[in-house]
Amino acid sequence: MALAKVFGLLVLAALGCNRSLSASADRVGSRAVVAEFPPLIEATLEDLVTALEMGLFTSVDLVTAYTSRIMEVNDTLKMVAELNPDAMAIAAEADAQRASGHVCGPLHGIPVLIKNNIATNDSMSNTAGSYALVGAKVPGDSTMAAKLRKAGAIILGKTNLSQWANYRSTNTSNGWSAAGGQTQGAYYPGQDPSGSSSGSGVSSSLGLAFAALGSETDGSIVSPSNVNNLVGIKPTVGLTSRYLVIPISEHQDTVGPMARNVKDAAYLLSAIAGTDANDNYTSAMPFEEVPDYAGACDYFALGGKRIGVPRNLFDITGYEGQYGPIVAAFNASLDVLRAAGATVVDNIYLEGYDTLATANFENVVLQADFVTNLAAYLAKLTVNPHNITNLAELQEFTQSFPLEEWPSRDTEIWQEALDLGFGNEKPDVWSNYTANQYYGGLLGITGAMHNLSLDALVMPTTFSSYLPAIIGSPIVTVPLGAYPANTTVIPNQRGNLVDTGPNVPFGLAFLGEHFSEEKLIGMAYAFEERTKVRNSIKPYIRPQTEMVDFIKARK
Ligand SMILES: *[C@@H]1O[C@H](CO)[C@@H](O)[C@H](O)[C@H]1NC(C)=O
Ligand SMILES: *[C@@H]1O[C@H](CO)[C@@H](O)[C@H](O)[C@H]1NC(C)=O
Ligand SMILES: *[C@@H]1O[C@H](CO)[C@@H](O)[C@H](O)[C@H]1NC(C)=O
Ligand SMILES: *[C@@H]1O[C@H](CO)[C@@H](O)[C@H](O)[C@H]1NC(C)=O
Ligand SMILES: *[C@@H]1O[C@H](CO)[C@@H](O)[C@H](O)[C@H]1NC(C)=O
Ligand SMILES: *[C@@H]1O[C@H](CO)[C@@H](O)[C@H](O)[C@H]1NC(C)=O
Ligand SMILES: *[C@@H]1O[C@H](CO)[C@@H](O)[C@H](O)[C@H]1NC(C)=O
Ligand SMILES: *[C@@H]1O[C@H](CO)[C@@H](O)[C@H](O)[C@H]1NC(C)=O
Ligand SMILES: *[C@@H]1O[C@H](CO)[C@@H](O)[C@H](O)[C@H]1NC(C)=O
Ligand SMILES: CC(=O)N[C@H]1CO[C@H](CO)[C@@H](O)[C@@H]1O
Repeated sequence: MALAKVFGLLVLAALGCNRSLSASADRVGSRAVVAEFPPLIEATLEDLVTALEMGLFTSVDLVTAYTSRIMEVNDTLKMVAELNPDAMAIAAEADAQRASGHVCGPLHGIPVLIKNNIATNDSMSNTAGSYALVGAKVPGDSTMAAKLRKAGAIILGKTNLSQWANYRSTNTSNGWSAAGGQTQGAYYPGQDPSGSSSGSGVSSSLGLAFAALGSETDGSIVSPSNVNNLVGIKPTVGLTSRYLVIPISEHQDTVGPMARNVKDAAYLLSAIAGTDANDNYTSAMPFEEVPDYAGACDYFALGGKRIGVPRNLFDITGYEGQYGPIVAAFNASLDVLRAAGATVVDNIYLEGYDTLATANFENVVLQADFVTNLAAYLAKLTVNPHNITNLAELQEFTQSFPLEEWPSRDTEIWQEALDLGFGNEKPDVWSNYTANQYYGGLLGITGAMHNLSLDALVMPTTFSSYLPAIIGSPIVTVPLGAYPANTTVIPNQRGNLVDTGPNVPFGLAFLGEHFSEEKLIGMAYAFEERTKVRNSIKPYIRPQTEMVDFIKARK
């Protein structure tokens, strides 16, 4: 091929496509793609788009390659529950459109995996990993799936997850679902993939698709991003629609990208964000147009920023062995922030956490929301194979269906929700929710940020999810490091996976005010560009199919 020296600055047509996407499309392709296309575990969106534009390979080739990579490792890692049988046809259509100059934007013809709680109105199932929903049908695409399609993306398949987004059992394991098996991480044999967006984390990290979508109620995007060496964006509740996403809690659920670098995650976020009449939490969005998040990726974004460190949220006294390497790496990261021009305001104290550490407010909100929101989701199904309409019936089904592994995997969380005795129409839910806002917001994240004129807080991702979960604020996590080779292996609670062990990755979390994703993405990018930790941490298992195989085949 005579393409080795082509530097693609692309002009993408934007016929009939989302404006916010076309607005950022002209920056795609700023990096040279030489004939030796990078390995898919490293390839960025800009690499993929440049190669597609140059005709180095097609979207059909990409679907073929990613599918083959998935099948190489799924027997071991069980990260993809189901492939989309329509993916090849959609790819062929995307290729034909590209050939005739119709390109929807940066995600045109780009394969993406989505968590198996985000519904698609096609032949794929949407089960949250439960046999209760195998065979169920939804009335249409979820807004997330519809936005991906509108952006030209190819939904390649559904990723395995902690069943019911980890809202069922106190004696289960991350990444396990009855219908999808036990997902494992790729950085140590038998690694706990964390959850609940476990399969999305493992898939995105190994380059089994361009990137993946996960969902978070409390940690389910940032935790698997943390241990799978990824960038994860947990958007503000209300930035991305939850319509036809299997819920836990309308107050806390949010859908976001899990990608191998900040800019890729930013492109994906711009494609999925936006108001939706079917999810009125999105009306809280303070802007008319979705920001150009990829455009926020600025090497100098940390200059002049004030960044707080809430050390009382990660006091590791008594756990130095388990968390020492994380906090040491975190401490060192503060010097990177300073060298990039930020002022670090260390050791700030979020006094609300003293109350929250032992409070039950979050449980009340989640329990009551789940009772109400689950029933509302089930009522929307157009095919409901077991006629399950509420949580009590779901529990009955689960306890009587042997493959659901009850009673070993109990249903304690559901029992507690049922014992609470009400759904989220009860005023108690509002008072618990406002208590969360008070202690986690005014006496927590947002209060401290105002008091001290901060642009962000940073902390080890491992400890980051709780306060943002209860107040609905965003987090961006970036790879920071991995446990050293001499790390003592610590199993997970159930004893079937490795929780802490050699080479298990961890990240740095940027926290901010509601709808401050643009600012957080900028800072996270500036940190990532200065550290570039991700590619130095190598998985122990890795698929071999690469795009060079397809380029050679074509010659
Ligand atoms: C991956 O493995 C799981 C567990 O065995 C299985 O349910 C799933 O169908 C597999 N995925 C694919 C794409 O074959
Ligand atoms: C969902 O898919 C079915 C079957 O293809 C189709 O008849 C229906 O119109 C679709 N619904 C929406 C809202 O697109
Ligand atoms: C938001 O939507 C829900 C469900 O669709 C509805 O019950 C509720 O009244 C709506 N709230 C507002 C403020 O519009
Ligand atoms: C990290 O820094 C804090 C504050 O300077 C210090 O108290 C702590 O001992 C350090 N921890 C590690 C593991 O380096
Ligand atoms: C569900 O309800 C439908 C309609 O009432 C009925 O035909 C079907 O047999 C029921 N299925 C189960 C599994 O109970
Ligand atoms: C919890 O899971 C473990 C591991 O499978 C099992 O040995 C134990 O019996 C389970 N606990 C209960 C209460 O079922
Ligand atoms: C939270 O809900 C519980 C359960 O109904 C109730 O007893 C408690 O008073 C509520 N707490 C607050 C702070 O409103
Ligand atoms: C912010 O300042 C107010 C008033 O001085 C104080 O009550 C509150 O505790 C501070 N919040 C945080 C999180 O520092
Ligand atoms: C691992 O090696 C480092 C550096 O030699 C040492 O400081 C640390 O204590 C060792 N950790 C364990 C668990 O042996
Ligand atoms: C619950 C779930 O998603 N099950 C799916 C697992 O994968 C098989 C094969 O792809 C599907 O048929 C199931 O529906």
